Amino acid sequence: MNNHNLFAALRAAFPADLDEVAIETGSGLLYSWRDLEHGSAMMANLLQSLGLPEGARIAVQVEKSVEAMVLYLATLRAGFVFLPLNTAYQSAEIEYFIGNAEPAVVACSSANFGWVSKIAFKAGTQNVFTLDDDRSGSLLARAAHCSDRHEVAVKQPDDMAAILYTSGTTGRSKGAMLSHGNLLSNARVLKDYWGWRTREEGGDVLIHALPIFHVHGLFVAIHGALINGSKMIWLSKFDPKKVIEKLPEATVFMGVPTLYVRLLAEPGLTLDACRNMRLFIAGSAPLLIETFREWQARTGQTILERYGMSETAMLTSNPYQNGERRGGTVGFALPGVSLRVQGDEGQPLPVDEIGNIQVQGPNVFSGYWRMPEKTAEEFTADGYFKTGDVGKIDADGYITIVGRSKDLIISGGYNVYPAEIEGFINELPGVAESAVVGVPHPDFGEVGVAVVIAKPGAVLDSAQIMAEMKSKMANFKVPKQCFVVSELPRNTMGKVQKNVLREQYKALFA
Ligand code: MCA
Ligand code: AMP
Repeated sequence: MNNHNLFAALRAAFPADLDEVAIETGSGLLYSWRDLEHGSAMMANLLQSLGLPEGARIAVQVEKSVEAMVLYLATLRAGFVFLPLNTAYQSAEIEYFIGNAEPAVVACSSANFGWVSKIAFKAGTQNVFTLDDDRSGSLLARAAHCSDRHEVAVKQPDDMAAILYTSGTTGRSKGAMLSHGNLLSNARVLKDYWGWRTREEGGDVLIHALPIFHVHGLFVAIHGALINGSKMIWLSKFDPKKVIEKLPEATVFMGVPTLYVRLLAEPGLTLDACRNMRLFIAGSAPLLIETFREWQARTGQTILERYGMSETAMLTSNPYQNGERRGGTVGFALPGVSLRVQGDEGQPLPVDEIGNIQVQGPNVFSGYWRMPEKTAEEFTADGYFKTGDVGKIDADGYITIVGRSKDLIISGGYNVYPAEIEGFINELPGVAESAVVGVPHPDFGEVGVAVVIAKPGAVLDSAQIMAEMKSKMANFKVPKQCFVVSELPRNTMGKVQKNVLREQYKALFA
């Protein structure tokens, strides 16, 4: 039988010699391909021994570690659905995700076990394991008793492999359902498009410095290396000095723009440090043209910028070869991806005209978890997904993203939805209304600023509003500044003019 399980394809690319090093960690631990094979088999056997139903969700909020990646591989291998969660999420956020996804298994750090398990058991989850970043925890202890042989579960291309929660412009987060077929098609296309080198060509070594709860670090980076049988240098946290130290041993690096900005601030980033590097890839947020140019000048290398989404994995890329990598653009639609720019009335737009970006392809998700109406709204009648990004295509076919129709702030590569933050602030005592806008920031690209008005007679303290947010929500979502004002700018319809606020606060962090 033909098995479309993504893990089967990744496993098939492991080198013949399983004793070769697959992963070297920042602290010098070595994992062989056999370790990945056996470790994922043992965890897959553990998951399968739990008697979980078909399509069971495995929710994971743990610090980055090789074992956490192995849990991802094991989930695929056993045929269940992986649900990664940002480690910054606090209890209200986790309560929503667990309540919404109803996972059969939750893995968390032992430090968080008390509150996470309480939420999980209340939501009906039967199995809560701990997994720490020092190779300890109940998950590994239990898996240690399982066989290291495991037959990969048979999956069809449309079977769900992962749910990635992405916040909504209104209301709560939506879980984007990605299938084995979505992820595998994207991994295969990128392997070719980015010219991953075979062993005969000298192979590749990837520096993995991103978190593994989003598309960039979890799919693009991990699948990219594994489907090419390439070694990874695995850094548990982004540290620019450590990355520079490891550059001479590597050939490929992937990062959000903030990582490039921080690397440029290091004197150690030189032409010589990059001498063995073949490819620097950036995405998840707009890469400033200044960063692109400064990188070229300092390292002699041209960053390849690409564009994607949780709902679609990668959509476009600048060329690896056979063409110029143009700063400020996200390149061309990837092979198999159909991308168009439409006007607000659904009309096709000519070259260079700005409109709504819509996409179709084998990488595009099937819909949002248990939200059929929301899913229907986000697709056109002819089956294109509305990205919410606004852009244009030039005469040479290069795509540029010029903005977003969705009210979204992308801060250091993380998405922050103003509606969610405003909803939180508006519930605080004495608050009449609030508006959160994104303003330029030299490190994070963009950060949120909150502008709040008090109810008549109430006195608000911006420091207290900030403290409330910090205590209840993921730290990256908290606006960097909060202003209490007497009124918000409005248009004739009474709608808050966020563009006026953005203009007013644009130099705050300049
Ligand atoms: C940390 N802080 C932030 C952010 N990260 N503030 C705004 N935006 C952020 N992204 C704040 C914290 O709230 C905290 O503030 C202070 O910085 C220190 O936190 P810490 O965690 O120590 O920060 P860090 O380790 O320096 O993290 C910065 C980072 C990280 C390395 C740039 O944010 C990061 O790894 N970003 C990558 C995100 C990513 O992988 N995105 C891919 C999404 P305080 O002290 O006041 O609390 S995938 C995607 O978008 C699509 C599909 C695609 O195309 O790839
Ligand atoms: P997420 O919801 O985390 O998947 O974020 C997806 C969004 O990130 C896209 O809809 C874009 O708005 C943005 N994005 C990703 N890559 C790029 C890029 N290279 N340039 C500009 N925006 C990007």
